[in-house]
Amino acid sequence: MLAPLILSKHTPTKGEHLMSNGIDRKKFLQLGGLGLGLGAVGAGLSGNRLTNVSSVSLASPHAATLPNNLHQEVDWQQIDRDHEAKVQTFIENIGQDPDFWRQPLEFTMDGDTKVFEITCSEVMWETEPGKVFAAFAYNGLVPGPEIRVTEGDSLRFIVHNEMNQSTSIHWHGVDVPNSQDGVPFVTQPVIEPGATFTYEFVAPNPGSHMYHAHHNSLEQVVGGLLGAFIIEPKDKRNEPVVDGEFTMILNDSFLGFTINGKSFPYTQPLTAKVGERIRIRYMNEGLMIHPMHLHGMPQRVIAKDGYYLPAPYFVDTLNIAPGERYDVIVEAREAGIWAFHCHILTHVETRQGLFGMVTPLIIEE
Ligand SMILES: [Cu+2]
Repeated sequence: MLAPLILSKHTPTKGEHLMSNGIDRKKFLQLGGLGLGLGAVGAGLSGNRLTNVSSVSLASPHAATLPNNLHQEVDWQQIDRDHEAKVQTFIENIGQDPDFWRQPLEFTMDGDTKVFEITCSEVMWETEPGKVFAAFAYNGLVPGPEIRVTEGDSLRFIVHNEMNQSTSIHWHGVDVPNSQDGVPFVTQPVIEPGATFTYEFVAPNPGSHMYHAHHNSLEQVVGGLLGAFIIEPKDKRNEPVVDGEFTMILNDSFLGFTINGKSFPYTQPLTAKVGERIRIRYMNEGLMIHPMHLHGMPQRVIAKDGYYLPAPYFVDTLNIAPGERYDVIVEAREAGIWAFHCHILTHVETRQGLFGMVTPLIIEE
């Protein structure tokens, strides 16, 4: 018998995101029937050791390495303990990261124009216990805050550069006028350190888009200057009706394998009740393809790069390449804790346990 979970409000409309922090550890354990002891793990896994990333190989710097011989003698009990410890840390951290599901960036009004302030800065970003990286951030977050507007809105973005290198912002997938496209030395000057630059356009094609740096991009985008830019259609009659909505931004390389800037066990679960429908917006800002696999129920792919598909299709694993966005609908069929992960296993697991692009979908009765 599953204990009911306390879920936070599901109000996906009007740009509001639901939070996953309504589920506490006890309920998680009851639902999963895991019966794990808590509290013994934290000390060993926490601590902010700095990781030197001054020169990482781009081949796969944070990927798990494969053993030479599968039959080599191992301490199997240690392997089990390490795996269990990672799960325990995940459970302890549920609800501890209110920013994991990003809130829409607030704005002020200047007449009919929505005015957003975006500050680019250098931060130390923790992706998982003990892993802190030099990163770039929009408004202190990696990824930056979600920008959520409605088709036809007049928009102004005032960008402050507090980094030690120049930058620019490109509105990826957004059909802006050429002058606002954010490509330095082509459509605009760079935004030098200490400088401010203003973008202005009317929100065009609706859909799941992104915003990211477009200068020294290999370092700046993958290093943290990325975020979701969601334009809701003016006419919502054809929008799928859902009970919850989650944006999952995938990134890799400099900061390891992350979902919304965090690696398991610092990711947060998606949540739903049996019978509910949730919408997931995938966005890949990394350098690698990530096939995202959900256990237990299919994902119905409804949109690619913000454009609704003429014929939606079902998958259990969805390949998401760099720069791509996919919108999927999942019907929460059966209660339980359903694993949800990239299926390139060097992105998700080592002998020391799960890491990287892993989180569950928790479905309650
Ligand atoms: Cu992957």
